[in-house]
Amino acid sequence: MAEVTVTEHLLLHQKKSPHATGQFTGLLYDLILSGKIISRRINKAGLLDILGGTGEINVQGENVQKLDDLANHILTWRMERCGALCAMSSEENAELIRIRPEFPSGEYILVFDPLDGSSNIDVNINVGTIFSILRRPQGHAGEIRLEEVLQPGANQIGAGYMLYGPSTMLVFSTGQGVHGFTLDPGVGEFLLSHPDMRIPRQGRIYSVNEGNRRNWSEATREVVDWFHTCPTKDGGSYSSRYVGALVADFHRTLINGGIYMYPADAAKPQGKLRLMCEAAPLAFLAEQAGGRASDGMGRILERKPDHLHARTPLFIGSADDVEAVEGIYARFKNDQLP
Ligand code: AFP
Repeated sequence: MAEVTVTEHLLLHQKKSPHATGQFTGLLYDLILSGKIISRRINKAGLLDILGGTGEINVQGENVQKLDDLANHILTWRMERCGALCAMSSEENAELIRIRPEFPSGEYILVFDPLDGSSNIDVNINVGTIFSILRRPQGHAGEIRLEEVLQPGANQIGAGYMLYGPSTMLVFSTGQGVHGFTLDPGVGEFLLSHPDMRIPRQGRIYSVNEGNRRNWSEATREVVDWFHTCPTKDGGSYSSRYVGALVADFHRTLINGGIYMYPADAAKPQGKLRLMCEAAPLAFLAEQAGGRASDGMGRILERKPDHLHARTPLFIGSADDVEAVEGIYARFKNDQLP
């Protein structure tokens, strides 16, 4: 079988797209290289002194893991030098990272979660890097302002993730479908393994942290109960799966279908997941793969963040499953109308 590397795939698609530039391809190339370096460090995690926490608390109020810190450093160091970016935003940094004047800059903005699911690292469970690429609005010059970065997910020109699991995978979209690549460690290249990924219209799996049930609204309880009782397309029952690393739960949903849910609750009224570095890039992939992503009332991709670390409820996966959730929330909302 002829094996297609991710670089070959990018060059082929660049030729097809009138918007793609060498700068954008270079950005992706450096991002992928950073992912390979992170993957190698994670593979050795149990052997080196890089497990456990740093003792610091990040902007999200969570314990920073040493590998979080390492992945963040690998990405920010390399991407600042790639020449395609004017700014970056990382889940680990409170403020916008502007490209310093000593480095060449470009028109793109990179938003990322360097290591999603990092609370799972110590138990050797999948983690991943999620990324979102935006373009600086036209007609702006000089130092980039925060308002230029706070764009709705619909403006993304690329998004994806690297999943560090039994094998390392890269899944991304530049708006022409979703493509998956598996890292061949012998060759040191990501090879096309999952061309044109499509989410089944309805799935058989629901994924939610049911430990939060006591904090859920009546509507959210009804949503989850629907998956307890509703038959699947083939008349069976939904099964429950929850890794607790969004990137891993989403990857399963992308391949097998079903729904991943992180609703708002009394303890987290805005939801837990970050709009810009988690929900929006995965929503872009879900829609590109024929699925749907919602905050329960409407499209994730239409939500405009009011700050870098804005949070959102998230329901993502098979179109029919996400539509069912929206239908239940709409019914509750209408019931409350005077
Ligand atoms: P971290 O990257 O800080 O570990 O965040 C993980 C996460 O945001 C997301 O990946 C999971 O789906 C979610 O948290 C799990 O959270 P719960 O433990 O609240 O279910």
